Amino acid sequence: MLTLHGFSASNYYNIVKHCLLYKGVEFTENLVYPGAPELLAVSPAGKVPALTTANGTALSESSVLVEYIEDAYPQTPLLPADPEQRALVRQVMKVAELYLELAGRRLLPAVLANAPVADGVKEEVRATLDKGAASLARLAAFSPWVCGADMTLADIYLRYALAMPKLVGPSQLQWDVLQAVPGLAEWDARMAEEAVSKQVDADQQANMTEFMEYVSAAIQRGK
Ligand SMILES: N[C@@H](CCC(=O)N[C@@H](CS)C(=O)NCC(=O)O)C(=O)O
Repeated sequence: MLTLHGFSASNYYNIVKHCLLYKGVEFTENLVYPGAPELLAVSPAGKVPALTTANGTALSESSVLVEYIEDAYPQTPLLPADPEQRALVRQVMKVAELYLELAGRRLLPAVLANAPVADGVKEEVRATLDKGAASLARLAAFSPWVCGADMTLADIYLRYALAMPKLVGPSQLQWDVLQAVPGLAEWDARMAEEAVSKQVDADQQANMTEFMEYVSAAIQRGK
């Protein structure tokens, strides 16, 4: 059986968990936070999530994990059969990761720990987020899913990548990603209605108090 390592408050963890649940792949969850020595054994950069395969191989990086799951468990596919259509799905995933999630993440310490933001950082983040939102507006079909009639990895990846700009945008930048991309708010609400999303969101809520305690302890330790 597969083991998913990490914690439910993590948006990257939830990308992989959503895929496993959607495809009906059996897995167990191993609750572990960054900084734990046992995480380094399965994730070389010490990041969440990691996955131990049924053969005992440890893998990390959320995009690698969802591609592995798609390859190893092709039932209920989340990538189209056609190579060009697959590439289009991967393009949206990459845009979501690079220009929306990672850009927004730079302001996470300001939101979680009220950390000061260095001069110019908000402008840089906003410029990258604008690029991400404009790219998404050009790429997304929202008919009803991001790449067309079928739900794909692009929908799942984007849902959890968006968590970061949704969190930091209003409070740090007076900017709302859901308003910046036509059709995004409706798609986001549609995704939230999916049974798997509700399960993932409930688990995330249930983990939030413990996660915030972990964050406070890490701040105390100066990490
Ligand atoms: N590129 C990684 C990013 C994962 C990531 O940043 N995870 C966060 C939790 S949401 C983490 O482990 N942070 C701790 C750290 O960066 O040391 C992926 O796609 O899996």
